[in-house]
Amino acid sequence: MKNIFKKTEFLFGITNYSKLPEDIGYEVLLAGRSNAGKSSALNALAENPKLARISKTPGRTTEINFFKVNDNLMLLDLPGYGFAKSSKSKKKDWGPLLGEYFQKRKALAAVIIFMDIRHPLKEIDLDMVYLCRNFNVPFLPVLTKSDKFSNNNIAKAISYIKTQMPESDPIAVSSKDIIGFDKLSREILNFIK
Ligand SMILES: Nc1nc2c(ncn2[C@@H]2O[C@H](COP(=O)(O)OP(=O)(O)O)[C@@H](O)[C@H]2O)c(=O)[nH]1
Ligand SMILES: [Mg+2]
Repeated sequence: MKNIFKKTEFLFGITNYSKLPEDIGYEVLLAGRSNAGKSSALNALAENPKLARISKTPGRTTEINFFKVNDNLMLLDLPGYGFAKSSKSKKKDWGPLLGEYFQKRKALAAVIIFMDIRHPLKEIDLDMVYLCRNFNVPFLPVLTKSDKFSNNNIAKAISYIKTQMPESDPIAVSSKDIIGFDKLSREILNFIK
């Protein structure tokens, strides 16, 4: 099947809500702790190793990067997500940009939460789930680096996530072995139809 993500291109990063482009079409937010394997997954999805820089250098916490898939779909990367302020309290400081984004953005269709299969459901991931539930935004947990686990343990990890988030349908991917991206692609397209 044709990969609709193949022409994905980086557009720009913004740090301020007023800089957001027109609120049209669909936007899918890519979230995940730093080092979760998000950039690698985006590159694998697009079959373009140069698309997102794979690096350990975190971006600014307040930035949203726009990747255009086509005229109707953008993928939005939060490069500094792992460094957002987080506390035990329910009120999370995501910075003004992300808070306002969740509150106002009609184009926001879904959030993909990338988590290293060996370290899922860290506090910042749970914060994101809370934000999604709060604003009624569907989310998809994606367990990355599945090559680190046996098939049996992958299945266990998926069912563990499912017990914690019964409304979700978690999937596992490996950017190293290029596994799971057909499914990820289908899931993203399901969010926008
Ligand atoms: N074994 C394995 N390593 C991966 C995989 N995806 C990413 N990594 C490694 O994990 C580190 C962080 O990856 P990156 O994509 O930059 O993560 P990001 O910070 O979430 O964007 C890098 O060293 C990658 O090579 C994977 O599927 N399998
Ligand atoms: Mg990255």
